[in-house]
Parts: sequence; structure tokens; C-alpha cells
Amino acid sequence: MKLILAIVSNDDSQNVTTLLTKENYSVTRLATTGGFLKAGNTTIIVGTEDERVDHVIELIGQESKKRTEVVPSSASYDLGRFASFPVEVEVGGATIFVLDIEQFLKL
Ligand code: 2BA
Repeated sequence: MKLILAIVSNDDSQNVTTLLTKENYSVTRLATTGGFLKAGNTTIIVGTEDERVDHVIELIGQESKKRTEVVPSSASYDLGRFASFPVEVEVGGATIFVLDIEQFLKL
């Protein structure tokens, strides 16, 4: 048995959880914070059989693919005057750890 820890953006976490639950996986969501950006993200925990690990990773990937989004930004070009222009930023993606489980108990 394996424990999968997947760190995903808050924006993707709902879709990832819904898809995993629909596919009959038990899921726990933790509100976490990235050490570098100091911004909130979500850590998803899934315990499952070894042979289902690849399927879980595939499902997480489906709902948390890296993608670019266009967001408005602004720059000052003169004293007190600002121009608004769109910039492309990369969002999404998942950081996944797969760990061996020594014991799995439900008391
Ligand atoms: P990612 O590498 O996609 O990581 C996204 C989040 O996943 C991280 O958020 C962190 O919460 C978690 N994570 C990634 N690798 C991990 C690991 N080896 N162990 C534990 N947790 C891990 P942040 O720490 O806020 O980082 C956000 C993004 O900033 C990272 O995206 C990466 O592109 C960049 N980054 C992170 N650390 C960096 C550093 N020391 N120097 C430059 N860029 C960094």
C-alpha cells in the first residue's frame, strides 16, 4: 500500500478531490502553505493499493495541469499615469510524493 501526497494549487484542489472521490478513492485535503511563495496551496492525501498509484497520479494530473492564464497587470509610464496590459502567468501543476505505508489501520 502507498500514501500519495499531492501539493496542488487551491484553484485546482476542488476539481482534483471531486474526480478522485468519483473514482472511489478516499481523500483528505489539508490547507498548506508553500515555503517559497508563502502562499496557500492544498495538500491532498490518498492511501491506496500499489497497483492504483499510477491511476491516482493520472487523475491528479488531469485536473492540475500546468497552464498559462492571462491576467491584467499595470505599469506606470508617467508620473501618476498607469497603463493596463495583459500578462501571461503559469498556474497549476502538482508536486507529488509517493510513500510506502508500513501499516494501515482503521480502529
Ligand atoms: P513548485 O515546484 O511547483 O512547487 C509548488 C509547491 O509545492 C511549493 O510551494 C511547495 O509548497 C511544494 N513543494 C514543491 N517541492 C517540494 C519539496 N521538494 N518538498 C516539499 N514541498 C515541496 P512554494 O514553496 O511556495 O513554491 C512555489 C514555486 O516557487 C515552486 O513551484 C517553484 O517553481 C518556485 N520555488 C520554490 N522554491 C524555490 C527556490 N528555493 N528558489 C527558486 N524558486 C523556488
